[in-house]
Amino acid sequence: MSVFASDSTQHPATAGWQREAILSLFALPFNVLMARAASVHQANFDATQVQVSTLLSIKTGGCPEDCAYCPQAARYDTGLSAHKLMSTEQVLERARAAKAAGATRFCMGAAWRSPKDREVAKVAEMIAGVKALGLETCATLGMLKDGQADALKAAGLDYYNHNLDTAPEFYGEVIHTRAFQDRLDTLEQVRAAGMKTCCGGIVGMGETRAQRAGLLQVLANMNPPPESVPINQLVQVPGTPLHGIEALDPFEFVRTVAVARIVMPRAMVRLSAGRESMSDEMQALCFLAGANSIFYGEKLLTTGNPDVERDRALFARLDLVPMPVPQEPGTAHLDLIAATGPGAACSA
Ligand code: SAM
Ligand code: DTB
Ligand code: SF4
Repeated sequence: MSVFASDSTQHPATAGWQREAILSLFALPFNVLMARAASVHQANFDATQVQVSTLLSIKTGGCPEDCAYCPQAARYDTGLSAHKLMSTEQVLERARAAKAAGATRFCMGAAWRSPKDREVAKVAEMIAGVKALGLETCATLGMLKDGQADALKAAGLDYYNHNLDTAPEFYGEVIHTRAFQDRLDTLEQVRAAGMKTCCGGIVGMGETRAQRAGLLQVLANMNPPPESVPINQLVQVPGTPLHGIEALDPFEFVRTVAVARIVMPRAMVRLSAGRESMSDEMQALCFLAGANSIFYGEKLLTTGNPDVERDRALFARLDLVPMPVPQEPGTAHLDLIAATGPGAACSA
């Protein structure tokens, strides 16, 4: 019997994805899962295109939260030096450089539990400036209170990144200072303000396969699902509670990407943290599994990322090109497409 014919792995018409169905996808023979994910990818996207975003930590460290994976939590001694919020001009300088290097989206991250209104006003100024450069904008600032998502949207924010991080039933083993429901509430505010959501999680934190399936289940059953789904591989940072735990089998990571692609066919699936330690071959498997977005530039927020030359060479080796910014009437984007492809191998 063909595994393709198995009812349990097909998209459910009405009831949403059940955990068992997602686990059945994880359990498919590796080659069959890859073929299925690649076909879903090709049916929904040009599989030669990869969206390219650059991250910047606009406010670093000193965070009051206790996320067990995070080098920016003040309570863990990770040797990180904290920095206050950057000035708008400093941020714009980095955004110009990211654009010149070929990025089409600029994502600003802050180590806040939840920003104050005056901090949101400062970030709004940065967003307006980045948008004026012709870049797509993304921010990740923690939990949002009433009115803050609207202020960010009004400044020109396209995406708000807020991750669920893991399955509801494993969440309490990783974070104690805010609840899973708090995250859903912030995502609701983001949607209500008319922004796109960037929402995913981390794998390799000691969760079970069923819990990886549980994270994808919650994401896929959102209405609508997030437009962008970052799949982070835990970056183990000395001093954080999760440092030293057993690393996840790389093929299990690839399976997670493939299942994310199948259960969220229209989402941009981002191969996020962890790329620095992945071989080119491993990344190629992730792209084949349906990943079509990366962070580009030698730093994530505080940890390393492949340098630009390595990514350009990778794109050239795999015949990948940067995804053009979607057409929006009245936005200046043609200069970016001219600078970065299609047809160019992650050129700058
Ligand atoms: N402070 C804000 C918040 O947590 O919502 C925004 C910044 S926070 C650093 C953004 C995301 O980075 C986290 O939700 C987590 O998914 C990811 N992240 C942080 N540390 C990581 C690590 N060591 N490995 C992989 N992903 C990590
Ligand atoms: C996401 O899901 N991954 C990015 C972005 N959203 C903000 C952050 C990864 C952070 C990795 C650890 C660090 O560099 O501090
Ligand atoms: Fe703070 Fe965000 Fe890090 Fe959690 S993930 S400790 S909220 S910066």
